[in-house]
Amino acid sequence: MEFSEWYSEVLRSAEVMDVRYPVKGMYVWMPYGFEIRRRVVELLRKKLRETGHEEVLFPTLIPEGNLSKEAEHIAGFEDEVYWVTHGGTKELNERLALRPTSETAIYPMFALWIRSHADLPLKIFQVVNTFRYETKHTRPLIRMREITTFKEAHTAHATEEEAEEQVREAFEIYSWLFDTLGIPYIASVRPEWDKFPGAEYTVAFDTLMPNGRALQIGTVHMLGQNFSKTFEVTFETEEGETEYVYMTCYGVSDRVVAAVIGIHGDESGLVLPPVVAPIQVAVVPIPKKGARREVKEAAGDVADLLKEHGFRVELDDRDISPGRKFHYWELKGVPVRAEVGPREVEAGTVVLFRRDEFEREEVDLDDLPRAVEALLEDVAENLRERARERFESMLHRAETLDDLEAAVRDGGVVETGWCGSESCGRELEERLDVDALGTPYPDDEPEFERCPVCGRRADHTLRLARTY
Ligand code: 5CA
Ligand code: ZN
Repeated sequence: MEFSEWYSEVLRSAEVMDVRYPVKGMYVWMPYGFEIRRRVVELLRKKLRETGHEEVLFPTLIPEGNLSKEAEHIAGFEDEVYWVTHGGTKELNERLALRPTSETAIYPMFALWIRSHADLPLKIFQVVNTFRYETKHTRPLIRMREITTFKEAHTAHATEEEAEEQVREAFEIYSWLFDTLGIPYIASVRPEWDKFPGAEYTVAFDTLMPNGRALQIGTVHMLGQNFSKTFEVTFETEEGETEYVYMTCYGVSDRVVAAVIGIHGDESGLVLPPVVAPIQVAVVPIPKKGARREVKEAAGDVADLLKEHGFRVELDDRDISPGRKFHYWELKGVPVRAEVGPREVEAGTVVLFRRDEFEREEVDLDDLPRAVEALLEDVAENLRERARERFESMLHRAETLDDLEAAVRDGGVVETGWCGSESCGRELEERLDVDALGTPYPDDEPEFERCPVCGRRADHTLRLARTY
Protein backbone atom coordinates (compact mmCIF):
# COMPACT_ATOMS: atom_id res chain seq x y z
CA MET A 1 0.00 0.00 0.00
CA GLU A 2 1.16 3.51 -0.78
CA PHE A 3 2.23 5.44 2.28
CA SER A 4 -0.29 8.25 1.93
CA GLU A 5 -3.10 5.76 1.51
CA TRP A 6 -1.87 3.80 4.53
CA TYR A 7 -1.65 7.04 6.52
CA SER A 8 -5.23 8.11 5.80
CA GLU A 9 -6.47 4.62 6.48
CA VAL A 10 -4.71 4.34 9.84
CA LEU A 11 -5.92 7.75 11.05
CA ARG A 12 -9.44 6.61 10.33
CA SER A 13 -9.38 3.01 11.50
CA ALA A 14 -7.37 3.66 14.68
CA GLU A 15 -9.68 6.60 15.41
CA VAL A 16 -7.04 9.28 15.57
CA MET A 17 -8.76 11.90 13.42
CA ASP A 18 -11.94 12.26 11.47
CA VAL A 19 -11.24 13.98 8.19
CA ARG A 20 -14.87 14.42 7.19
CA TYR A 21 -15.22 17.89 8.70
CA PRO A 22 -16.62 20.12 5.95
CA VAL A 23 -13.85 22.72 5.85
CA LYS A 24 -10.78 21.95 3.76
CA GLY A 25 -7.61 21.47 5.79
CA MET A 26 -9.47 21.25 9.11
CA TYR A 27 -9.97 17.98 10.91
CA VAL A 28 -11.42 16.58 14.10
CA TRP A 29 -9.33 15.00 16.83
CA MET A 30 -11.11 11.91 18.08
CA PRO A 31 -10.76 10.77 21.71
CA TYR A 32 -8.00 8.23 21.09
CA GLY A 33 -5.98 10.56 18.89
CA PHE A 34 -6.51 13.38 21.32
CA GLU A 35 -4.98 11.30 24.13
CA ILE A 36 -1.86 10.67 22.06
CA ARG A 37 -1.65 14.36 21.23
CA ARG A 38 -2.15 15.32 24.88
CA ARG A 39 0.74 13.13 25.99
CA VAL A 40 3.08 14.58 23.39
CA VAL A 41 2.15 18.09 24.48
CA GLU A 42 2.58 17.24 28.16
CA LEU A 43 6.08 15.88 27.56
CA LEU A 44 7.07 19.10 25.94
CA ARG A 45 5.29 21.31 28.45
CA LYS A 46 7.17 19.67 31.29
CA LYS A 47 10.50 20.06 29.51
CA LEU A 48 9.83 23.71 28.75
CA ARG A 49 8.92 24.46 32.35
CA GLU A 50 12.07 22.70 33.55
CA THR A 51 14.12 24.90 31.26
CA GLY A 52 12.62 28.12 32.58
CA HIS A 53 9.81 28.78 30.12
CA GLU A 54 6.48 30.07 31.45
CA GLU A 55 3.19 29.28 29.78
CA VAL A 56 0.91 32.07 28.53
CA LEU A 57 -2.16 32.37 26.36
CA PHE A 58 -2.66 35.16 23.84
CA PRO A 59 -5.80 36.04 21.87
CA THR A 60 -6.38 34.43 18.49
CA LEU A 61 -7.01 37.72 16.69
CA ILE A 62 -4.30 40.14 15.65
CA PRO A 63 -5.06 43.69 14.46
CA GLU A 64 -4.01 44.26 10.85
CA GLY A 65 -1.82 47.16 11.93
CA ASN A 66 0.29 44.90 14.13
CA LEU A 67 0.51 42.00 11.72
CA SER A 68 1.69 44.29 8.93
CA LYS A 69 4.32 46.15 10.91
CA GLU A 70 7.32 43.94 10.18
CA ALA A 71 7.78 44.15 6.41
CA GLU A 72 9.43 40.76 5.75
CA HIS A 73 7.11 39.00 8.12
CA ILE A 74 3.92 40.19 6.45
CA ALA A 75 5.39 39.64 3.00
CA GLY A 76 5.99 36.03 3.97
CA PHE A 77 2.54 35.45 5.41
CA GLU A 78 0.13 37.71 3.54
CA ASP A 79 -1.06 35.01 1.13
CA GLU A 80 -1.84 32.69 4.03
CA VAL A 81 -3.79 34.91 6.41
CA TYR A 82 -7.47 34.42 7.20
CA TRP A 83 -9.19 37.73 7.97
CA VAL A 84 -12.06 38.58 10.22
CA THR A 85 -13.76 41.53 8.55
CA HIS A 86 -17.14 41.71 10.25
CA GLY A 87 -18.68 41.68 13.68
CA GLY A 88 -22.14 40.40 12.92
CA THR A 89 -23.34 42.54 9.99
CA LYS A 90 -21.13 45.48 10.84
CA GLU A 91 -17.87 45.89 8.99
CA LEU A 92 -14.91 46.28 11.38
CA ASN A 93 -12.89 49.49 11.35
CA GLU A 94 -9.73 47.43 11.36
CA ARG A 95 -9.51 43.93 9.97
CA LEU A 96 -8.40 41.24 12.41
CA ALA A 97 -6.18 38.34 11.38
CA LEU A 98 -6.58 34.83 12.69
CA ARG A 99 -3.02 34.34 13.93
CA PRO A 100 -0.83 32.45 11.45
CA THR A 101 1.82 32.56 14.22
CA SER A 102 2.05 34.98 17.14
CA GLU A 103 5.11 37.23 16.93
CA THR A 104 2.99 40.26 16.11
CA ALA A 105 0.51 39.45 18.90
CA ILE A 106 3.14 38.84 21.55
CA TYR A 107 5.90 41.36 20.93
CA PRO A 108 3.79 44.51 21.40
CA MET A 109 3.04 43.10 24.87
CA PHE A 110 6.74 42.31 25.43
CA ALA A 111 7.32 46.02 24.82
CA LEU A 112 5.05 46.74 27.79
CA TRP A 113 6.40 43.98 30.02
CA ILE A 114 10.13 44.50 29.58
CA ARG A 115 11.56 47.53 31.36
CA SER A 116 15.09 46.73 32.45
CA HIS A 117 17.80 44.08 32.22
CA ALA A 118 16.28 42.58 35.37
CA ASP A 119 13.28 41.48 33.27
CA LEU A 120 15.53 39.47 30.97
CA PRO A 121 15.73 36.81 29.77
CA LEU A 122 12.01 36.47 29.18
CA LYS A 123 11.02 32.98 28.04
CA ILE A 124 7.39 32.16 27.35
CA PHE A 125 5.43 29.63 25.32
CA GLN A 126 1.88 28.81 24.39
CA VAL A 127 0.10 25.84 22.85
CA VAL A 128 -2.61 27.17 20.56
CA ASN A 129 -4.31 26.77 17.23
CA THR A 130 -3.07 28.86 14.33
CA PHE A 131 -4.52 29.40 10.88
CA ARG A 132 -2.75 29.34 7.56
CA TYR A 133 -4.48 29.38 4.22
CA GLU A 134 -2.18 26.71 2.81
CA THR A 135 -2.26 26.28 -0.94
CA LYS A 136 -0.13 23.13 -1.16
CA HIS A 137 -2.01 19.84 -0.78
CA THR A 138 -3.53 19.75 2.70
CA ARG A 139 -3.21 16.60 4.82
CA PRO A 140 -4.25 15.81 8.39
CA LEU A 141 -1.53 16.68 10.93
CA ILE A 142 0.97 17.36 8.16
CA ARG A 143 -0.37 20.42 6.40
CA MET A 144 -3.45 21.85 8.02
CA ARG A 145 -5.21 25.14 7.57
CA GLU A 146 -6.06 25.14 11.23
CA ILE A 147 -2.92 23.92 12.96
CA THR A 148 -4.45 22.66 16.18
CA THR A 149 -1.32 22.01 18.19
CA PHE A 150 0.99 24.92 17.58
CA LYS A 151 3.52 25.07 20.40
CA GLU A 152 5.38 28.33 20.02
CA ALA A 153 8.04 29.66 22.35
CA HIS A 154 9.25 33.26 22.31
CA THR A 155 12.24 34.64 24.14
CA ALA A 156 13.90 38.00 24.69
CA HIS A 157 17.52 38.55 25.75
CA ALA A 158 19.90 41.35 26.63
CA THR A 159 22.68 40.24 24.32
CA GLU A 160 23.13 38.52 20.99
CA GLU A 161 25.22 35.82 22.67
CA GLU A 162 22.42 34.98 25.05
CA ALA A 163 20.00 34.73 22.15
CA GLU A 164 22.46 32.42 20.36
CA GLU A 165 22.66 30.36 23.54
CA GLN A 166 18.87 30.18 23.50
CA VAL A 167 18.89 28.81 19.95
CA ARG A 168 21.16 26.04 21.21
CA GLU A 169 18.88 25.34 24.17
CA ALA A 170 15.87 25.13 21.86
CA PHE A 171 17.83 22.74 19.65
CA GLU A 172 18.54 20.58 22.72
CA ILE A 173 14.91 20.64 23.84
CA TYR A 174 13.56 19.52 20.49
CA SER A 175 16.34 16.95 20.07
CA TRP A 176 15.31 15.53 23.42
CA LEU A 177 11.65 15.45 22.40
CA PHE A 178 12.32 13.66 19.13
CA ASP A 179 14.73 11.21 20.78
CA THR A 180 12.13 10.47 23.44
CA LEU A 181 9.58 9.68 20.75
CA GLY A 182 12.07 7.68 18.69
CA ILE A 183 11.78 10.09 15.75
CA PRO A 184 15.05 10.29 13.81
CA TYR A 185 15.98 13.71 12.43
CA ILE A 186 18.61 15.94 10.97
CA ALA A 187 18.92 19.62 11.83
CA SER A 188 19.83 22.10 9.12
CA VAL A 189 20.27 25.84 8.78
CA ARG A 190 17.67 26.65 6.14
CA PRO A 191 18.91 28.49 3.07
CA GLU A 192 18.45 32.25 3.13
CA TRP A 193 15.58 32.00 0.68
CA ASP A 194 13.64 29.62 2.90
CA LYS A 195 14.13 31.08 6.36
CA PHE A 196 11.25 32.22 8.56
CA PRO A 197 9.91 35.59 7.40
CA GLY A 198 11.61 38.19 9.59
CA ALA A 199 14.31 35.91 11.02
CA GLU A 200 18.09 36.27 10.80
CA TYR A 201 18.35 32.53 10.28
CA THR A 202 16.29 29.39 10.79
CA VAL A 203 17.37 26.00 12.11
CA ALA A 204 14.93 23.30 11.05
CA PHE A 205 14.47 19.68 12.08
CA ASP A 206 13.54 17.30 9.30
CA THR A 207 12.59 13.67 9.52
CA LEU A 208 11.73 11.24 6.73
CA MET A 209 8.44 9.53 6.24
CA PRO A 210 8.63 5.91 5.00
CA ASN A 211 8.02 7.07 1.41
CA GLY A 212 11.27 9.02 1.53
CA ARG A 213 9.70 12.47 1.75
CA ALA A 214 11.17 14.91 4.24
CA LEU A 215 8.87 16.41 6.85
CA GLN A 216 9.85 19.55 8.72
CA ILE A 217 8.92 18.76 12.31
CA GLY A 218 10.28 21.76 14.15
CA THR A 219 11.99 25.09 13.65
CA VAL A 220 14.13 27.42 15.73
CA HIS A 221 14.48 31.00 14.57
CA MET A 222 17.09 33.58 15.48
CA LEU A 223 15.21 36.86 15.17
CA GLY A 224 18.05 39.14 16.22
CA GLN A 225 16.72 42.67 16.72
CA ASN A 226 14.40 42.68 13.71
CA PHE A 227 11.17 42.43 15.64
CA SER A 228 12.37 44.35 18.69
CA LYS A 229 13.10 47.33 16.46
CA THR A 230 9.71 47.07 14.80
CA PHE A 231 7.79 46.74 18.06
CA GLU A 232 10.03 48.93 20.22
CA VAL A 233 10.95 46.15 22.61
CA THR A 234 13.67 47.88 24.59
CA PHE A 235 15.27 47.56 28.00
CA GLU A 236 17.46 49.67 30.23
CA THR A 237 20.97 48.27 30.64
CA GLU A 238 22.86 48.26 33.92
CA GLU A 239 24.61 51.39 32.68
CA GLY A 240 21.26 53.11 32.22
CA GLU A 241 21.19 53.02 28.42
CA THR A 242 18.22 51.97 26.35
CA GLU A 243 18.76 49.04 23.98
CA TYR A 244 16.73 46.73 21.81
CA VAL A 245 16.37 43.13 22.99
CA TYR A 246 17.51 40.12 20.94
CA MET A 247 14.81 37.57 20.31
CA THR A 248 14.31 33.96 19.33
CA CYS A 249 11.24 31.87 18.68
CA TYR A 250 10.73 28.19 18.04
CA GLY A 251 7.84 25.97 17.28
CA VAL A 252 6.54 22.47 16.70
CA SER A 253 3.11 21.31 15.68
CA ASP A 254 0.80 18.36 15.05
CA ARG A 255 3.48 17.19 12.65
CA VAL A 256 5.26 15.61 15.61
CA VAL A 257 2.24 13.34 16.05
CA ALA A 258 2.21 12.71 12.29
CA ALA A 259 5.85 11.61 12.53
CA VAL A 260 5.16 9.26 15.43
CA ILE A 261 2.33 7.65 13.48
CA GLY A 262 4.02 7.55 10.09
CA ILE A 263 7.44 6.40 11.21
CA HIS A 264 6.59 3.68 13.73
CA GLY A 265 3.37 2.33 12.23
CA ASP A 266 3.15 -0.85 10.15
CA GLU A 267 0.68 -2.88 8.05
CA SER A 268 -1.30 -3.76 11.17
CA GLY A 269 -1.83 -0.15 12.21
CA LEU A 270 -0.36 2.22 14.76
CA VAL A 271 2.71 1.30 16.79
CA LEU A 272 2.98 3.74 19.67
CA PRO A 273 6.03 4.52 21.77
CA PRO A 274 5.04 3.58 25.35
CA VAL A 275 5.69 7.11 26.61
CA VAL A 276 2.72 8.51 24.67
CA ALA A 277 0.55 5.42 24.30
CA PRO A 278 -2.84 6.13 25.93
CA ILE A 279 -2.93 2.45 26.85
CA GLN A 280 0.36 0.67 27.47
CA VAL A 281 -0.96 -2.79 28.23
CA ALA A 282 -4.19 -4.34 26.98
CA VAL A 283 -5.18 -7.37 29.04
CA VAL A 284 -7.06 -9.97 27.01
CA PRO A 285 -8.68 -12.99 28.67
CA ILE A 286 -8.75 -16.11 26.52
CA PRO A 287 -11.62 -18.10 27.99
CA LYS A 288 -12.15 -21.80 27.39
CA LYS A 289 -15.22 -23.84 28.14
CA GLY A 290 -15.22 -24.85 31.77
CA ALA A 291 -12.70 -22.19 32.87
CA ARG A 292 -14.46 -18.96 31.95
CA ARG A 293 -14.80 -17.55 35.43
CA GLU A 294 -11.23 -18.41 36.49
CA VAL A 295 -9.81 -16.83 33.37
CA LYS A 296 -11.92 -13.72 33.72
CA GLU A 297 -10.90 -13.28 37.34
CA ALA A 298 -7.23 -13.91 36.64
CA ALA A 299 -7.27 -11.35 33.80
CA GLY A 300 -8.91 -8.84 36.15
CA ASP A 301 -6.20 -9.48 38.74
CA VAL A 302 -3.48 -9.00 36.15
CA ALA A 303 -4.99 -5.67 35.08
CA ASP A 304 -5.29 -4.51 38.71
CA LEU A 305 -1.75 -5.53 39.55
CA LEU A 306 -0.37 -3.59 36.59
CA LYS A 307 -2.50 -0.55 37.34
CA GLU A 308 -1.20 -0.57 40.93
CA HIS A 309 2.29 -0.42 39.49
CA GLY A 310 1.42 2.70 37.54
CA PHE A 311 0.98 1.32 34.04
CA ARG A 312 -1.83 2.51 31.80
CA VAL A 313 -3.90 -0.63 31.45
CA GLU A 314 -7.15 -1.66 29.84
CA LEU A 315 -8.92 -4.91 30.62
CA ASP A 316 -10.72 -6.01 27.48
CA ASP A 317 -13.70 -7.98 28.75
CA ARG A 318 -15.88 -7.27 25.72
CA ASP A 319 -18.03 -10.09 24.46
CA ILE A 320 -16.11 -10.65 21.21
CA SER A 321 -13.52 -13.24 20.22
CA PRO A 322 -9.91 -12.97 21.46
CA GLY A 323 -8.79 -12.88 17.83
CA ARG A 324 -10.80 -9.74 17.18
CA LYS A 325 -9.42 -8.16 20.33
CA PHE A 326 -5.86 -8.91 19.24
CA HIS A 327 -6.52 -7.27 15.93
CA TYR A 328 -8.14 -4.27 17.59
CA TRP A 329 -5.26 -3.58 20.01
CA GLU A 330 -2.73 -4.06 17.25
CA LEU A 331 -4.53 -1.46 15.16
CA LYS A 332 -4.50 0.93 18.12
CA GLY A 333 -0.76 0.49 18.51
CA VAL A 334 -0.85 -0.62 22.15
CA PRO A 335 2.78 -1.60 22.86
CA VAL A 336 2.12 -4.66 25.00
CA ARG A 337 -0.71 -7.13 25.25
CA ALA A 338 -1.11 -9.47 28.22
CA GLU A 339 -2.92 -12.70 27.40
CA VAL A 340 -4.43 -14.86 30.10
CA GLY A 341 -5.89 -18.30 29.29
CA PRO A 342 -6.58 -21.46 31.29
CA ARG A 343 -3.04 -22.70 30.84
CA GLU A 344 -1.64 -19.49 32.29
CA VAL A 345 -4.11 -19.54 35.19
CA GLU A 346 -2.96 -23.06 35.98
CA ALA A 347 0.74 -22.21 35.71
CA GLY A 348 0.55 -18.83 37.46
CA THR A 349 1.90 -17.05 34.39
CA VAL A 350 0.95 -14.45 31.79
CA VAL A 351 1.83 -14.30 28.11
CA LEU A 352 3.20 -10.91 27.05
CA PHE A 353 2.96 -9.97 23.39
CA ARG A 354 4.99 -7.06 22.02
CA ARG A 355 3.36 -5.06 19.27
CA ASP A 356 6.55 -3.89 17.54
CA GLU A 357 8.01 -7.31 16.79
CA PHE A 358 4.93 -9.56 17.19
CA GLU A 359 6.79 -11.71 19.74
CA ARG A 360 5.44 -13.52 22.77
CA GLU A 361 7.06 -14.44 26.04
CA GLU A 362 5.66 -16.15 29.10
CA VAL A 363 6.39 -14.60 32.49
CA ASP A 364 5.61 -15.56 36.09
CA LEU A 365 2.88 -13.52 37.76
CA ASP A 366 5.32 -12.64 40.56
CA ASP A 367 7.64 -11.16 38.03
CA LEU A 368 4.97 -9.42 35.92
CA PRO A 369 5.39 -5.71 36.77
CA ARG A 370 9.15 -5.88 36.37
CA ALA A 371 8.81 -7.82 33.11
CA VAL A 372 6.30 -5.32 31.71
CA GLU A 373 8.51 -2.41 32.63
CA ALA A 374 11.52 -4.02 30.94
CA LEU A 375 9.45 -4.88 27.89
CA LEU A 376 8.09 -1.34 27.49
CA GLU A 377 11.62 0.02 27.70
CA ASP A 378 12.73 -2.50 25.15
CA VAL A 379 9.91 -1.58 22.79
CA ALA A 380 10.79 2.11 23.06
CA GLU A 381 14.44 1.38 22.37
CA ASN A 382 13.66 -0.94 19.48
CA LEU A 383 11.33 1.59 17.85
CA ARG A 384 14.00 4.26 18.14
CA GLU A 385 16.67 1.94 16.74
CA ARG A 386 14.75 0.59 13.81
CA ALA A 387 13.51 4.06 12.86
CA ARG A 388 17.07 5.34 13.05
CA GLU A 389 18.32 2.52 10.83
CA ARG A 390 15.70 3.12 8.19
CA PHE A 391 16.37 6.86 8.34
CA GLU A 392 20.09 6.35 7.85
CA SER A 393 19.46 4.03 4.93
CA MET A 394 17.72 6.98 3.26
CA LEU A 395 20.61 9.44 3.67
CA HIS A 396 22.65 9.62 0.48
CA ARG A 397 25.65 11.54 -0.80
CA ALA A 398 26.45 12.56 -4.33
CA GLU A 399 29.10 14.70 -5.98
CA THR A 400 28.00 15.18 -9.57
CA LEU A 401 24.72 16.21 -11.14
CA ASP A 402 24.25 12.77 -12.69
CA ASP A 403 24.78 11.05 -9.37
CA LEU A 404 22.47 13.55 -7.69
CA GLU A 405 19.72 12.81 -10.18
CA ALA A 406 20.02 9.10 -9.50
CA ALA A 407 20.15 9.62 -5.74
CA VAL A 408 17.07 11.84 -5.45
CA ARG A 409 15.04 9.27 -7.38
CA ASP A 410 15.42 6.91 -4.41
CA GLY A 411 13.85 9.49 -2.10
CA GLY A 412 15.35 10.48 1.23
CA VAL A 413 17.97 13.16 1.75
CA VAL A 414 20.94 13.72 -0.53
CA GLU A 415 23.98 15.64 0.62
CA THR A 416 26.24 17.35 -1.83
CA GLY A 417 28.85 20.08 -2.01
CA TRP A 418 27.80 23.70 -2.31
CA CYS A 419 29.63 26.91 -3.06
CA GLY A 420 27.05 28.78 -0.98
CA SER A 421 25.53 30.89 -3.75
CA GLU A 422 21.78 31.24 -3.97
CA SER A 423 21.80 30.75 -7.72
CA CYS A 424 23.53 27.35 -7.47
CA GLY A 425 21.23 26.31 -4.63
CA ARG A 426 18.12 27.23 -6.56
CA GLU A 427 19.48 25.63 -9.71
CA LEU A 428 19.80 22.35 -7.80
CA GLU A 429 16.26 22.66 -6.47
CA GLU A 430 14.84 23.22 -9.92
CA ARG A 431 16.86 20.69 -11.86
CA LEU A 432 16.26 17.92 -9.37
CA ASP A 433 12.75 18.95 -8.39
CA VAL A 434 13.68 18.96 -4.70
CA ASP A 435 13.90 21.48 -1.87
CA ALA A 436 17.15 22.55 -0.28
CA LEU A 437 16.89 21.72 3.42
CA GLY A 438 20.04 23.72 4.07
CA THR A 439 23.42 23.11 5.64
CA PRO A 440 24.16 20.83 8.61
CA TYR A 441 23.57 22.29 12.08
CA PRO A 442 25.45 22.82 14.35
CA ASP A 443 28.54 22.08 12.23
CA ASP A 444 28.78 22.62 8.51
CA GLU A 445 32.29 21.33 7.80
CA PRO A 446 33.38 21.21 4.17
CA GLU A 447 32.94 17.55 3.18
CA PHE A 448 32.86 17.79 -0.59
CA GLU A 449 35.39 19.17 -3.04
CA ARG A 450 33.27 21.06 -5.53
CA CYS A 451 29.88 22.61 -6.07
CA PRO A 452 28.20 20.33 -8.65
CA VAL A 453 26.66 23.32 -10.45
CA CYS A 454 29.49 25.84 -10.85
CA GLY A 455 32.52 23.70 -10.00
CA ARG A 456 33.82 26.19 -7.47
CA ARG A 457 35.15 25.05 -4.10
CA ALA A 458 32.41 23.58 -1.89
CA ASP A 459 32.68 25.40 1.41
CA HIS A 460 29.36 23.91 2.51
CA THR A 461 27.36 20.71 2.51
CA LEU A 462 23.88 21.17 1.10
CA ARG A 463 21.02 18.79 1.86
CA LEU A 464 18.32 18.19 -0.71
CA ALA A 465 15.04 16.29 -0.47
CA ARG A 466 11.53 16.01 -1.77
CA THR A 467 9.46 17.46 1.01
CA TYR A 468 5.94 17.61 2.34
N1 5CA B 1 6.74 31.56 15.00
C1 5CA B 1 7.61 30.56 14.44
C2 5CA B 1 8.12 29.66 15.53
S1 5CA B 1 6.80 29.02 16.44
C3 5CA B 1 6.90 29.80 13.35
O1 5CA B 1 5.74 30.05 13.04
N2 5CA B 1 7.63 28.89 12.74
S2 5CA B 1 7.12 27.98 11.54
O2 5CA B 1 6.38 28.74 10.57
O3 5CA B 1 8.27 27.29 11.05
O4 5CA B 1 6.13 26.94 12.14
C4 5CA B 1 6.53 26.12 13.21
C5 5CA B 1 6.33 24.67 12.89
O5 5CA B 1 4.96 24.41 12.62
C6 5CA B 1 7.05 24.19 11.63
O6 5CA B 1 8.36 23.80 11.90
C7 5CA B 1 6.22 23.00 11.20
O7 5CA B 1 6.67 21.84 11.87
C8 5CA B 1 4.84 23.34 11.70
N3 5CA B 1 3.90 23.74 10.64
C9 5CA B 1 4.01 24.80 9.81
N4 5CA B 1 2.95 24.87 8.99
C10 5CA B 1 2.14 23.82 9.30
C11 5CA B 1 0.87 23.34 8.81
N5 5CA B 1 0.23 23.98 7.84
N6 5CA B 1 0.35 22.23 9.37
C12 5CA B 1 1.00 21.60 10.38
N7 5CA B 1 2.17 22.00 10.86
C13 5CA B 1 2.74 23.10 10.35
ZN1 ZN C 1 28.06 26.80 -7.03
